[in-house]
Amino acid sequence: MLPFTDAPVRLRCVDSHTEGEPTRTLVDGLPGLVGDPCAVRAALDDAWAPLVRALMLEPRGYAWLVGAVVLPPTVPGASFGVVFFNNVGTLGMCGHGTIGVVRTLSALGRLAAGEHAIETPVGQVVARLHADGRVSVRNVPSRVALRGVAVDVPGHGTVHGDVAWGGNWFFMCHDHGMPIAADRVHELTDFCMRVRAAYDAAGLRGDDGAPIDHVELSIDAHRGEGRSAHACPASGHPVGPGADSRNFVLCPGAQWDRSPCGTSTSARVACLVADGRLEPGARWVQESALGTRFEATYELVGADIVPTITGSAHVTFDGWIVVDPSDPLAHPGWR
Ligand code: PYC
Repeated sequence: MLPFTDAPVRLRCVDSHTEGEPTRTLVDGLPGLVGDPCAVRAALDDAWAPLVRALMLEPRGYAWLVGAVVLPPTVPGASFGVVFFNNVGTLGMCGHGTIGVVRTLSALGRLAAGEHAIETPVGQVVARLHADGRVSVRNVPSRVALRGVAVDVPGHGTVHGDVAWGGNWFFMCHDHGMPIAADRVHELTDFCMRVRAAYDAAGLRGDDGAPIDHVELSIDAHRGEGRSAHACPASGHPVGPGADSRNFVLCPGAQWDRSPCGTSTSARVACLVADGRLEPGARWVQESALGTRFEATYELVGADIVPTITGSAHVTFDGWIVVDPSDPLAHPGWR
């Protein structure tokens, strides 16, 4: 049960976009929503789920919005904790969201330039707020669990993909044959949903039986001839000048990521390392279907692949979301 009375509740939120993908940050938290990010994630999946629905869904939100609740730190050295959620529930990590939260807290004067350790439900990440406003996120270690898995997609045929972790689970598919462009997103969404339904039906899972709830389609630029010859050699589909790859990422709630997706780019880095295609410290430029970009690098810490993703965010809204319990469209469970 939410600890609210019959009075309207005002939720202090700041919205931002990171390379086109929105983040709504609940900047002041709420009494009762306390604990480390794992405990708060569990609460948001259960008793506090009406808060997630109120912030994310119509009429106060929209389907492709990602939310974040900022929490006091619970371990020495951390600046704050964060839990992310979307239209269908909580997320393990969120790269674009971390960049958005850091930019938001900086705009509010609550975070200085420099490095900040941030607690998330899947481990600690480190964000660096640069003097020019860009943000780098040193993510959790990323890895490939399964390589080249064949999936039979009804009406399309067989595609192959790697199952990889970048803070969320991804099916990373290259031989899809689809053009990745902003005017094809309905077709791409439909295709990714069919890919996901096919591998779910086949019982494909991440470690410990975790659902693989994100799908990434990518096309890579022709490498080795400088960064100006930009088309996927197999399909001829374009990748923007200076980018190494273009992607389309479908998130768990059947919404596509307008940014190149930080956790997907991290998972992609792990795949590139497994393929012997990216050296530690080398730069990988990942662009989205919109053409916005993240830069990725990685370091090896022992055997761990630790990606760092850099991008920019901008504040778009600063105010209060109001939920009045007498509103018939206050969400089920709110009252
Ligand atoms: O940037 O990691 C990300 C992300 C996950 C879901 C939406 N964006």
